[in-house]
Amino acid sequence: RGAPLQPWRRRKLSSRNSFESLESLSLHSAEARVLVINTGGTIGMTIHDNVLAPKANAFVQSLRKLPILHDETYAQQSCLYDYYGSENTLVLPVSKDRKRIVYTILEYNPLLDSSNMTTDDWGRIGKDIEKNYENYDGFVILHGTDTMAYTASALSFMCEHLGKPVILTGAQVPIYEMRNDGRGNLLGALMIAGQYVIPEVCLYFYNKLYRGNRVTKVDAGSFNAFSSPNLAPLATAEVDIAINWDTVWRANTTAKFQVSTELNRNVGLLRLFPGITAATVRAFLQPPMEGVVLESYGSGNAPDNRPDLLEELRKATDSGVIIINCTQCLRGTVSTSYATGKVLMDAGLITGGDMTPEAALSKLSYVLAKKDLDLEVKKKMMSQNLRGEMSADLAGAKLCLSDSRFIQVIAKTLSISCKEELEAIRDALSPPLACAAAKIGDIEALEALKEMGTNLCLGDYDGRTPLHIAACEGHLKLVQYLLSHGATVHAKDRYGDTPLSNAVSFRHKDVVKLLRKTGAHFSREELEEAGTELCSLAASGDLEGLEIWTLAGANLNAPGYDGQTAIQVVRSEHSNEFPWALRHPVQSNAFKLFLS
Ligand code: ASN
Repeated sequence: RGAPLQPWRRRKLSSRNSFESLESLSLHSAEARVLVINTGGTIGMTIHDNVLAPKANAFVQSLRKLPILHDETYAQQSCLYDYYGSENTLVLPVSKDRKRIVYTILEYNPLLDSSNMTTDDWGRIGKDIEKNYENYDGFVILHGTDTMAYTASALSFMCEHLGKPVILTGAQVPIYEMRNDGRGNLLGALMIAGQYVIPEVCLYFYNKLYRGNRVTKVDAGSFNAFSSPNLAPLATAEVDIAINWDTVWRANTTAKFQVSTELNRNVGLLRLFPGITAATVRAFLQPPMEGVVLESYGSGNAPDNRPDLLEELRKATDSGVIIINCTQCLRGTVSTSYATGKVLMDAGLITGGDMTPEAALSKLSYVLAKKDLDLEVKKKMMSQNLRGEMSADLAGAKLCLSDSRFIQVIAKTLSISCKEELEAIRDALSPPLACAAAKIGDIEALEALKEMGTNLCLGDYDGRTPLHIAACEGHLKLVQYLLSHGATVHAKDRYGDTPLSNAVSFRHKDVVKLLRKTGAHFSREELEEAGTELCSLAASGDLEGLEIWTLAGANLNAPGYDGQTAIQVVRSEHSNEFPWALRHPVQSNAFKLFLS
């Protein structure tokens, strides 16, 4: 096999690969890895018989010829193709902050115009993300624009406890044409997926990153095809890529990532229009229909002078059909300010708040497929905000910066008063303060920081997050607290270390267990290097060390630099008495037990 991927790791391993000259390696500090799942769409279409249709097995070859999307020189120097054993892996040119994004393209067969997509295709994408989750830092899904908002919404629900970015993108004009939007969209999506831990299913189009379950296609003939009417973009890619971290959905779980591919197909969208007949509504609501999104007028209104219509809705909800009230308007929310809105509540409908019909429909499909839940629980889930798809009613609950005495005092000392400057101070001060609180295990201080609007997953000047620090110190409760308040287990500091590798170095078993439960894992390189570390632990009879590395996911059968495994190291020593056993007789027995 060729040289390991990361040049900086390759340097460490240079004694193994002595044929490799250090000079030939670039000095870039890190590489990120992104999986691109190509499902089809205009981005890879060509014209046949005067109409656009997907073209198979052509996409990777054409990207290879585009210098903005592939650096062939670097690929050759770093043995990229040998390492991955396939020509489907490409690498972006080096970024401004000297990072490389290596991406592998998985092309579906057949490639689809997204008008042909079904729930089965959503399931396939979900399974592929799940299968490859630990091997990549982020995922880009190439998809047609016509139903992209539906797929993005559905994936946002199907991906439970997501900790890495999943970004859908595509194009209005094929990447093969001279003027097209595909190249920019793909490049932007790759750069964001490879560089930022945004734990959401997103959609990237025309320089903006949106939450996937908030978008809708609004223009068939513009590069600016999508809108997220009720939520500001998560990021904008202008001169710089600016992430709106305050809007990014925060992980709030200690559960591991999984994909729920069960979806219920007995759902539908029904749009009200003046004069709609009761017979139409009755026919639509017949079994096997189990969930319907009613697209009502304005702020969730329907005629209150049509008992025949309301009667049909009432009968359906009484018989267990879940009906969600969403507005036909592009922007705004369902409320109960009108008599014409109240009648729908009285008919048993559930308010959909400011959800898009696409989000409401796919949420129904996801929730109704949960076989172990009863109807009341499903209804409750439909009215709750599960993945940031609807705005919480924050009336009266919003905290503002001026609540914070601490920041006020600093602002006064510095003679600062305007909101923007206050926010700038908060943002500059809070990461090191949060890390300091994590160091001493002070949950109250973290709570206070959170209340003043601090994002507890931001890193300090070295990219070290409070979770890294808490993992080093072994503050289990604090680790638990941070994971429940937005911290990500996938954060890497400037040395490439994660909270998991820190917890292993400092030997905090419980923390390692909790991080693993939450989905933390060693990278491919770390797993490869673990063999050498395990051998040296084995040689010195360090049972505790071996145990903690194993808990963290390392494999005792992984070979070290000379091809021997930790187990072989033990066995190649004296069969009964290992040299260190004289020094640690008790550990010797425990060690034998552990290895058996
Ligand atoms: N019909 C195409 C699709 O959705 C439209 C596009 O991708 N721009 O696959």
